[in-house]
Amino acid sequence: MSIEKKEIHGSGDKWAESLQSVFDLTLENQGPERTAQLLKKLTDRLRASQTELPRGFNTPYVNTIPPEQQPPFPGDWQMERRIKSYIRWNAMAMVVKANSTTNVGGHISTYASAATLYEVGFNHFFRGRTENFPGDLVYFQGHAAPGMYARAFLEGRLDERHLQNFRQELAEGGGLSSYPHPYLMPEFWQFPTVSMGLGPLLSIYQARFNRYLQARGLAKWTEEPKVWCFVGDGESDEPETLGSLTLASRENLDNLIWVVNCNLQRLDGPVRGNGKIIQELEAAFLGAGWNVIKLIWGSDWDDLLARDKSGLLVKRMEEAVDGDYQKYSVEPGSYTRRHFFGKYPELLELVNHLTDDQIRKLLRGGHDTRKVHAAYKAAFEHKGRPTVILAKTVKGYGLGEAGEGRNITHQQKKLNEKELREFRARFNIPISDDIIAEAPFYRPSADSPETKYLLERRKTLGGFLPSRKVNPAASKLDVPKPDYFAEFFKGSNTEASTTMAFVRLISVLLRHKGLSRHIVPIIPDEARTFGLDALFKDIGIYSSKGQLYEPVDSQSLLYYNEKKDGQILEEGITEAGSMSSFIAAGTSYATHDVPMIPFYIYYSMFGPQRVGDLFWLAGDIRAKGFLLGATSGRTTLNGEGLQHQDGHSLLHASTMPTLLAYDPAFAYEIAVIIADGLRRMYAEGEEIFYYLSLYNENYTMPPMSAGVEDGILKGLYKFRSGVEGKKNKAHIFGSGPIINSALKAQEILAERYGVSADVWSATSYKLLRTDALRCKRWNMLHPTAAPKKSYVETLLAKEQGTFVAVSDYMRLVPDQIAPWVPGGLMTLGTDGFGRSDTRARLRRFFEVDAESTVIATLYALAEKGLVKREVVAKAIKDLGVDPEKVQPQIV
Ligand SMILES: Cc1ncc(C[n+]2csc(CCOP(=O)(O)OP(=O)(O)O)c2C)c(N)n1
Ligand SMILES: [Mg+2]
Repeated sequence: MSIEKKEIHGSGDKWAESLQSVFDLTLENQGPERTAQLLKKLTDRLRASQTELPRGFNTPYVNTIPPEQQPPFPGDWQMERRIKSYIRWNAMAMVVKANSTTNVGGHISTYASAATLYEVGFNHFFRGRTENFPGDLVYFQGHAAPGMYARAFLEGRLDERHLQNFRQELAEGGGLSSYPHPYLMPEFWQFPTVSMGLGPLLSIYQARFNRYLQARGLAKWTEEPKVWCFVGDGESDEPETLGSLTLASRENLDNLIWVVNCNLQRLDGPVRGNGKIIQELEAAFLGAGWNVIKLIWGSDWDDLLARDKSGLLVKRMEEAVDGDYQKYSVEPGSYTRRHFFGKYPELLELVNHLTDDQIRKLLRGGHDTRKVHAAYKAAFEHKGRPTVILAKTVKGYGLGEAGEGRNITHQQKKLNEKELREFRARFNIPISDDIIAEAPFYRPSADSPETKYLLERRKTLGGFLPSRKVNPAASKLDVPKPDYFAEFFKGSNTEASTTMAFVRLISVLLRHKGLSRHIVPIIPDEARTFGLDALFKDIGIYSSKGQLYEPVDSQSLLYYNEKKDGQILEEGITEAGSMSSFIAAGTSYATHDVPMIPFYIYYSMFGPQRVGDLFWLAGDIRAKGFLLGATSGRTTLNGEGLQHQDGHSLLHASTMPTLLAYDPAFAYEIAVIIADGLRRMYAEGEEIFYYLSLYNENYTMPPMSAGVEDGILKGLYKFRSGVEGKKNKAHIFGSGPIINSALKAQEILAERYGVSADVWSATSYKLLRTDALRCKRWNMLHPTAAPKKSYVETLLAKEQGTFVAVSDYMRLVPDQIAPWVPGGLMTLGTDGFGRSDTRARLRRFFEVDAESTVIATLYALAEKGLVKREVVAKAIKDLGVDPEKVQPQIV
């Protein structure tokens, strides 16, 4: 390769001249690599003398791949341009049509800017799923969805009716979801991406999970799939987008390719009007250790750059800010000539041979098929590091007056007839004048060269994308029968917490032949908190590098054991990353035909409160597995105080449509729930996931009574009946360790107040409520039929007396079932901010201790006229509860 000589000095600077000649000589005789090494040594010397030097995380504002290194384009680019034009048209028409009769919205300009980026991928790189290959895993930018639908239409996978019903999913015959949602289109979309930042984050953990599967001998491919992620430049502002970049380079994820569509705009306006997003991102990615390919200028610029010997063109390119570049994309060529090139007379001269129209049409890199191909090829072949392609495009490309490069373009949903005609002309769409106003869809016939070409490309690459396929046979596991968990049903004399019970349970599961290999324990730096460090030695911590050092605790039994085929994903302090691993593992049944069972255990406060959108996404993507919110309960986790004490995760969990949320009190309940979860998810194939609250309070775990399994799974069962022969009857629902408040209250009520209270274990208010709502709705819509009765109504129908619930969660958690409890439900819970103190004091403070439960029960009886109010007043006094104490709930 020859490197052009460019002067670095002004005339008359002797020192600079001599340096230059030494440099030129070295370059000529020793070559660029050796020159670079020598220069590095010299700059290191300079640095050692405390001189502040630029760190060099930016390269000039030009393409990383010079024209002479561009490989020949292997396709028929004119053919591909025609195909792309039809897709552009249909993507636009879908949105325009939908909004001519409805207000359902949609986006035109995102795909318009990214069409070439996608089409080069579809025609040359994205590999479909075949027998021995899971397919490349592609995260499409959510707002570009119309383009993916439009392509699927040309491929014959979708028909006109589907396109017509874009964003009208409830229309007759169904419609297309607004964005990529596997929940809504389970055979089409693989990865939800529309919540900005989550797609990029997931893609990193997905690429790493692929390596994990491979290292553990579970991957079924002969050739490794690539993970492609398309990212918006505005999306890069989300902390989730850039937050895990170093994981990808640390893990040498050269199976990961990101394409950042730098159209310089987000929703309201420019991403970095006063700067340059490509340069900013280049520095961030280079700093994080990625391979960075800048794709800024289209081929038309090659000649200009080659002819510019002064370096002024690159200088001008660097001077102009993104706000300027946006302006050049909307103004005529004369404007760019005057304002961009016109700044320096030499540059004006450089474009003298170009007409204004030619200047206007100088392409940006991301719209140039050959350049995009060159960048993808380089990324595809790069070894050792993940690659990011920073591609410069124009938002709303091709929309002309209707929105190309304009600040309103993101929201543009309608085109008038004139604008439609212009679009048609610009992209040569064969649609006649008399129907153009309706923006009809256009699909070339099945035997047209375009359709044949398009289908041939996909066939060669292994099939269509996006596509989600679940192979029912391969996605099932040999799950243990409930009796496998017999030891948990017996109870224990020694005290244990539900967290300890779970740790025991996972170690038992790890001994199960059919299941063991499929278990993925995931922890965000809390293994010791939960006692999971016991697993370190046995199954090892996954590390792609093995263990390059001798761990400080190598002599101990539970030493920190990193292994190349380790099973534990110890993610470090990242709940977002851990959830991403949960999602990658929990969808492995669909992405890889390899069912994996993630058990993700974490501080419950840093679950949905911290990364709730990833919980939501786990539902959308149909992830399976178990989430274990440990150190739960606002009073059970006592010393930690306001930030750690969780009294509301179960409420968050109640908002997730496919999440079964449980709040178990005893070891056997956990075993019953997990055994059934394994059956439903991994034997029956249900695409649901589980949440269990786990606590760190120790108490003896009772044996399981006969016949309670159904109640445990449905959400409520009678745990211990009250003594017979008392005047009054009550029922106390308790969950988690707070059931002990209920049990103690049961004794006090019987001994001192003549009340027989039955204690019930409420394992899931969410499930009880969903079932009750289902029945109520059915009854409402079938008013003359025999009414159905929900589980909770049936269960409580014959019970006498009053009902009280006590929880270590907010009152809203038990309140969920209040409408279906005979005579209403009195609830006690932990509303308000936590405090650090002892459990006993906290439980009194939040009024969920045994004494407060007694008072609430007596009060509920008094409200029904069954107990005198004076009895309640006396109990308050006798039990030492201060009636004027502060109310924990604030507003
Ligand atoms: C978490 C989140 N916040 C806000 C939005 C709303 N939103 C959708 S698109 C968009 C602008 C996207 O800009 P960019 O990432 O540059 O993508 P482009 O459309 O320009 O390709 C915004 C703010 C969202 N989808 N997700
Ligand atoms: Mg953008």
